[in-house]
Amino acid sequence: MGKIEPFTVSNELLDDSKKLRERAEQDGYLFFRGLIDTESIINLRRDFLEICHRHGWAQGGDVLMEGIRIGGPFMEGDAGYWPVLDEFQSLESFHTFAHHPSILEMCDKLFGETTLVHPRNIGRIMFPENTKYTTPAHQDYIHIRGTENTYTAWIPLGACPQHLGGLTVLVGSHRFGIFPVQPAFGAGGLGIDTEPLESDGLYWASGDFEIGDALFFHSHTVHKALPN
Ligand SMILES: O=C(O)CCC(=O)C(=O)O
Repeated sequence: MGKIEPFTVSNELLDDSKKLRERAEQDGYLFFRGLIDTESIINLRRDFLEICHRHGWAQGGDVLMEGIRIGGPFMEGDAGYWPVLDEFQSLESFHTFAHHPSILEMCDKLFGETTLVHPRNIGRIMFPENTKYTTPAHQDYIHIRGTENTYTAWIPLGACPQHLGGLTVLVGSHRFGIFPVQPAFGAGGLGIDTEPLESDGLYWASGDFEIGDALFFHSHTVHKALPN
């Protein structure tokens, strides 16, 4: 993987539907700084970390909000993983968060109509020192189907500098249809060989996510996680 370029920040387009759409059509993604208010992120972070603490995965008390793991790495397939994920996925605050007014306002402008909030919200739990299982390069359309004009929002519940394994997108990769997949380690279990696309000049973009930053990308945009 070559050098990762910084995300283009699109905050200045938030009041202009046409320009938002043009940038999304050109790059396949939109990245915003501080789109979500800090309190909303902190509240959901607390809900998630309390679950992790209750299951013995994270320290509690004064350092709960720092998200310091105990043991692990734990991941999908391990005994004890599903009860934690089930609790994440059952949190009302988690699903309510997907309807955050700042998310909906941006999406309504992007789509030029009232957004349908897809119920497929995923609380990704990624332990450090487990890089073999870093989410591989893939397109979400393979997993979601339905309309191609679906966007994923990837929002870390706290600051996520690149070395903690943020998300990276292959800029412009949404313009080439659906790529063949092969079995791969990591979330989703299917990966794309991006070598030929990179040889053709496509490049990866990412950045240091700060609290409240949000990344949106088209269902055909190739993306993957960075090693934590
Ligand atoms: O956060 C991650 O590891 C990647 C998530 C992702 O790409 C996905 O669920 O489609």
